[in-house]
Amino acid sequence: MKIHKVSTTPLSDQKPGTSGLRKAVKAFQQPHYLENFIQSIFDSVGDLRGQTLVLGGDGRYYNRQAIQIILKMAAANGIGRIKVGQHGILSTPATSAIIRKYQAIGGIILSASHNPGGPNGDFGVKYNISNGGPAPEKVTEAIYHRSKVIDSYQILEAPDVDLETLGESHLGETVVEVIDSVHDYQELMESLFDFDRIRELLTRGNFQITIDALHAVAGPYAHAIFEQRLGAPVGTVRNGTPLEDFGGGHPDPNLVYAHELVDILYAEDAPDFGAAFDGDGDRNMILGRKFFVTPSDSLAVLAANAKLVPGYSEGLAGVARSMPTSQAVDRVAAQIGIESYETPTGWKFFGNLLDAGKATLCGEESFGTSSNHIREKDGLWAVLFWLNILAVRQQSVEQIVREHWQTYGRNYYSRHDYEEIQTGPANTLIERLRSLLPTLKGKQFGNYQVEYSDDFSYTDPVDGSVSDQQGVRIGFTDGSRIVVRLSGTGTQGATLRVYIESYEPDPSKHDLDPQEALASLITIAQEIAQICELTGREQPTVIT
Ligand code: VG1
Ligand code: CO
Repeated sequence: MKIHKVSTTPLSDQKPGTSGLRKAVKAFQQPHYLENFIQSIFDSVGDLRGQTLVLGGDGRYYNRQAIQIILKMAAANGIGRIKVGQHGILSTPATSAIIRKYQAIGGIILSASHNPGGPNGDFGVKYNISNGGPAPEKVTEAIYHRSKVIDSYQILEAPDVDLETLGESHLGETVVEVIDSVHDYQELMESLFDFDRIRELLTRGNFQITIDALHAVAGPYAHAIFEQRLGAPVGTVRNGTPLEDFGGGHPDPNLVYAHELVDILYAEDAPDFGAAFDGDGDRNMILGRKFFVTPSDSLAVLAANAKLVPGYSEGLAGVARSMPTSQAVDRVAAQIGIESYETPTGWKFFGNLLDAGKATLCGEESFGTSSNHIREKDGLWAVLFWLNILAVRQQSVEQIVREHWQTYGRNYYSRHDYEEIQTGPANTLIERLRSLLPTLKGKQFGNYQVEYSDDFSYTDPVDGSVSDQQGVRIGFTDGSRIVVRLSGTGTQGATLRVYIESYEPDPSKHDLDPQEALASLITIAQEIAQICELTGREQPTVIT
């Protein structure tokens, strides 16, 4: 078979964001667009000859075409073996697990995660390194620099690979292995959790669960694990077949976009437990009967109960959370006597802490939780962790969370997103806030006095690398916080995220609606940041 060296022109817009390169499908369909970025990855990660690469995606529109292109480019670049998910399907956590298990040099995940799909939706490419985690900033920077000068790429002239049939075939010198998308991942889950006990919980007849895969990649994993392996009735998993356009929905597991599941869990005959995942299966939302668990609380509850779960029975080395995530887990860490690390937004910042054995559990407020079993966040893992705790404690989700608040106090928390605002005003708003920072300390806003204000800068405790300007923080003397940053995953205009948190130790005040409990802080945030004046928006688009 013939290897073509194709001339191309470099592009200026291939800078990876919080989690890979995300663009409209139409951008990726431009001639050479995908090829330029893939070749930039191959050129940046060192010698690929004879190495193993893992490849798969969340099944969204353009997944299959992109996989065929990448297979032929990987073969032309001398990769020894490519493990590709059957039908082109691999969730982000499964990819991370497979890279680690087979000591691959890395993996390519085709996904724009929680962004909508379809011909008019988004597509994305993430590169993960040999530890199974997202490429750290020095690697994404190298890829970006390469994309700005690249003048050719290599591709094999060959027929498309059959992605439906399991097994090995050859693409030039390269072995292509079509693998079961679920098998390795399921095996890892069985090594961490008490499947017998969870199976007993799910089959004894008085504990019902509903899982919503939102027509995205977690469907096949959820069918195999909850229904086939753990005995939950068929029908437990809703929307479990990945669709190219996610059924027209927005595959983001939160109260707004997973409203069908929310309606089920808040109905009169609601099941005991509900969960949803995002496009690529790394996010999770946990619901009890008529009860929503905030992701920040979920992380804290998992940390506090980790010893009940076989894979974590020895205890935790430490925990880590992204800066905007609520401080609930810090209180658990303090009680256990372990470190709680605070990192910038994005899973790539947890990799070093996990590799160095400094942290066991990690989490983000954006519905992401995971541990050192892989180097990505893991939606299904979080659900199994919860089910394992529920099977041991024999209490409801609500009881467990309420007891948690009684012990540690409650961190009221909410995130307000202003989506698709204009880039100019969004940047102005952040610039203005930054310039205000030195003047805020000591100022009084209603009942709140500013204790500190800064633009978060992170020094990685393992390799010493510094990441600046990771979000404006305004902290008050009673422990409340307001955090403001711009999203790094959107593809249209800018998205402003405002995170608001307060701490309530008094159990008699644990029953408020967070929007009510946080009302004055929300107003203070809107005033300090002049959100309405600068963006024209009176209300956020999404509140979680
Ligand atoms: C968002 C979340 C962040 C998460 C990232 C990727 O980033 O806030 O916590 O790590 O998405 O998640 P941003 O920059 O838009 O705030 V996913 O599920 O896309 O891999
Ligand atoms: Co995701």
